[in-house]
Amino acid sequence: MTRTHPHLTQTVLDACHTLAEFTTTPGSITRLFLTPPMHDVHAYLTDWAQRLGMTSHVDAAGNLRCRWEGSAPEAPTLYLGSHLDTVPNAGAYDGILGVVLGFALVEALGGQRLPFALEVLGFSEEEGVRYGASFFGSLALLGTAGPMLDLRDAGGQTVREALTAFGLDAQALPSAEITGEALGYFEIHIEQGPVLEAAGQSVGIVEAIAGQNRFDLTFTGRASHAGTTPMLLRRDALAAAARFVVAAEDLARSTPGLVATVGMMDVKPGAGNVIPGEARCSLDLRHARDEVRLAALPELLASAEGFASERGVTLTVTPKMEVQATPMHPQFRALLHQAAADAGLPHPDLVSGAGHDAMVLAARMPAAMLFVRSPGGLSHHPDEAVLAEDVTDALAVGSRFLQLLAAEGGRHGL
Ligand code: HGY
Ligand code: MN
Ligand code: MN
Repeated sequence: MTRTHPHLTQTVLDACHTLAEFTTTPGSITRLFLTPPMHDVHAYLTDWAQRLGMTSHVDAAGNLRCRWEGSAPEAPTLYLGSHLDTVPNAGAYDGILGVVLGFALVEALGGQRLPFALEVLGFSEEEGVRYGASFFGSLALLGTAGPMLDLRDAGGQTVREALTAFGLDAQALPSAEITGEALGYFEIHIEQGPVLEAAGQSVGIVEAIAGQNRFDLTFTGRASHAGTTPMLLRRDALAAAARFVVAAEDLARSTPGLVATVGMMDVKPGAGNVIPGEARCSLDLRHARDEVRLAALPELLASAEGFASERGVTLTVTPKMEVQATPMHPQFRALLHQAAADAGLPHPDLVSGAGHDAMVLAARMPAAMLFVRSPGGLSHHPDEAVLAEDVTDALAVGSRFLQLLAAEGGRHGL
């Protein structure tokens, strides 16, 4: 039977609250890729790993990697975990809850060795906030993060330079790639949406993760005097960008399942009495079915071009990332359903609108995700929450999932 410890739920919540203190913005939670608070997170979790008898190291991509070996040296590895980085002014559970639950699942084994090793991963970069592109940490495990090394952040620092400043060796990045047999990847994450709460259920099983595109758009017009420049002689970059923001919302509202977001807008020169000469904005476009997203994209970019050209404004569109919609592994999903049923819990399927490291690792190994209810459906916000009883349920399902995998000898015919 599942060997869980009743205290583990409180251990998980206490760990999330302690880790929330590691931030670059005291009083709120902001922990971007390779920023100093990551050292504190690594130290805190390494201490827990060592108390559990795990080995621990930080790889060349800044990922924390902690292993609980299997019953045999040549055993395959089941990867657990999630990301350690956050968005600005974040909640205390997005990403970090999955990493903490990884350690809690090892603790729940009470020293039991499974027919596979467990490696708990704390990914260094998933949100894509600092460099505009996501998944540097998980892509490094596949050996494909190299092209991101020369991306520059708002301060002009490249990923390569940031790795060096963090005390890592960018040249050693290939050493972060996983070696040996991977049994799969299992990530527990808050839902970040309203579905489980609306259904009155604590956990859900992810069937697929929506595909997404992210772009930077730069509208370049001409700054000039707000008082003396007639409307028809203006080249107002922000007016063009503003039309684009509304067009993106209109298209998404009229296309079932499509979400379009302009989350960032930077206007220059940024004075009330100057017509904006430049407006730089982001675009985040997602749908569970790639064909819908890819049909919407050219329409949206063409409208942006139209709003620009009718104002004598030029438009530069810079793709930042694209990930395809990713189904989770059917056998792992079936085992998760069985684990939830064995734990006496309802186990609805749901699609993830949020991106996750699981969609990257799914390219290399079977991947599965368990969602935990988000009270208020809120995330990427300081009021992001979890219920203690839902953490208890997630631990019960995760523990049972490991035992069911172990009962199959950790091969699972994958
Ligand atoms: O933006 C997302 O989909 C996730 O929070 N990384
Ligand atoms: Mn996340
Ligand atoms: Mn997030």
